[in-house]
Amino acid sequence: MRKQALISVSDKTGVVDFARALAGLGYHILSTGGTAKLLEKEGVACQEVADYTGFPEMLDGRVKTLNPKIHAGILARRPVAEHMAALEAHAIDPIDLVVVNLYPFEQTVAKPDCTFEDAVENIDIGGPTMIRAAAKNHESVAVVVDPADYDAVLAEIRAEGAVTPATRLALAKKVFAHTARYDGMIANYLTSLTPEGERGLFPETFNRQWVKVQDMRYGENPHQQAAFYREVNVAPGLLAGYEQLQGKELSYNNIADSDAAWECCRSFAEPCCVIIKHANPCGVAIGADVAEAYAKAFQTDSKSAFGGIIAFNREVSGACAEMVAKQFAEVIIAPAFSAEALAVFGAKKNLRLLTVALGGAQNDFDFKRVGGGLLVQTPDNQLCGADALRCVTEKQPTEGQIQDMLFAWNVARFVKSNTIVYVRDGMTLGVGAGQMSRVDSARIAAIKAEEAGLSLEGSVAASDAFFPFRDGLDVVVDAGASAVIQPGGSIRDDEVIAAANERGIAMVFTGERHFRH
Ligand code: 93A
Repeated sequence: MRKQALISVSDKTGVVDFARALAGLGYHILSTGGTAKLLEKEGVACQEVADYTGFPEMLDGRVKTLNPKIHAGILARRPVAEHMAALEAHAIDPIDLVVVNLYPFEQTVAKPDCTFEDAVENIDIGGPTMIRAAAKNHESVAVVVDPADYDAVLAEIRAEGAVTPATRLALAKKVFAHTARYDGMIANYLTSLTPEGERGLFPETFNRQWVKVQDMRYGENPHQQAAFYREVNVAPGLLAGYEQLQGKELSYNNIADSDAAWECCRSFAEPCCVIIKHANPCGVAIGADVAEAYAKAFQTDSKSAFGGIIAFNREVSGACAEMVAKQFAEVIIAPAFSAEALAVFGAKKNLRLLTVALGGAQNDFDFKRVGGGLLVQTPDNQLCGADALRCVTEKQPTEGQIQDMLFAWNVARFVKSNTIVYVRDGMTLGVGAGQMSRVDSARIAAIKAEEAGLSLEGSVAASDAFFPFRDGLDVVVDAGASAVIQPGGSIRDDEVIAAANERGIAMVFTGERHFRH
């Protein structure tokens, strides 16, 4: 009996060559309207499905292949005599190879101007029906949904005379993963519509694939189990592409803190060092080189830096490594380490060294698990520049204060709220993190600076959100700050601005807030 292939594809990449090769191997080709037209134009002999079934394509193409002559031809079990007899009784030829890719639903809804009608018309019905049928009957039928598989399938037919059982099973697995994802996209699109039928946010959010990188010894605490997954098909951030050069296996907290350190560090253009403890920076500085940046960052809070995670955005030199090696650190991350630096760190066998390439995209979404659900948002990757600052006080900031305020403002994005950061000369002097009261964060940051022996005289202070009253501002001015950067937007801005004028400091509003939880 002649072999038969059904070819019906939206993505026509490579299909002409594939079909021509199949025809050359003796396959009779059945094809739907658009695909048949292309094959004929390219001189590949095929028969239209409509001609074969005796039914025209109808309802604007909604019904093309939905016909028992097609589906019985796919679903008949070849080893079962009754199935073959039934086909013969109804003049149906078995179909051995199904080559289908689906209407491009994902690409269609990804277009910003996609209408509801466009989306609905791109829900493929006949295609999934055929490939699911073929995958179910993979014992007898091979099914190809990915043009990338054409060459391998051809090679196998040439070598073996047919697609082997192992490949048919592998292709069938691919089908159900494909249709599951396809239907998932449709469900997400529809459920993300507003009650008025308008496009909602993030229909793509859950079409994500993850592969397990490793099981971990434990999670945030030893009684918690944990594993680490990497997202497939994205290249953002630390986790898509780090290489561990030495040291113990990364723990759950190591990965979380390394990510925080790297995201903060790579956001600075100048040579930068970030030291993280429990997800918060306890020292951030820029300098002429990494060694200077480290020395400054370490000075901020050398007590907390013990056991910290340290990130650099430039190659770590031998001189820098000598300094870092004096402290106990869990992980050190950098785009590269010099040979001298590697020799220095090599003596510390447990110390984890990671290299990560600079650049790369940022995560497209942040997720936060809440009881019975998931919060999804775009990441906080907005950062205002000098142009956006609005001075609201009689006193104007100096150029140096502006540079320090912008540095402090960027650091504040990476500190848990409520955040107050004191900065001078491109280094943090005190970081107040994670307090329920902004006044307490301001006080704690000042206490820490004092304990570190750092004067706050002439420093700038950044506040991640507005001061609701003047008390927080008074604390930072009492501590020594002479300029303040904050979003503004409180109903008591007037009270806070009056306080700043009364105390003789400069204050700028950014118009953007940076809560982090
Ligand atoms: O509208 S459908 O759901 N109804 C069908 O019966 C049907 N059969 C195949 N879409 C159908 N297809 C799809 O048409 C295939 O999955 C493929 O994506 C596309 C190929 O159409 P053409 O060959 O006309 O370009």
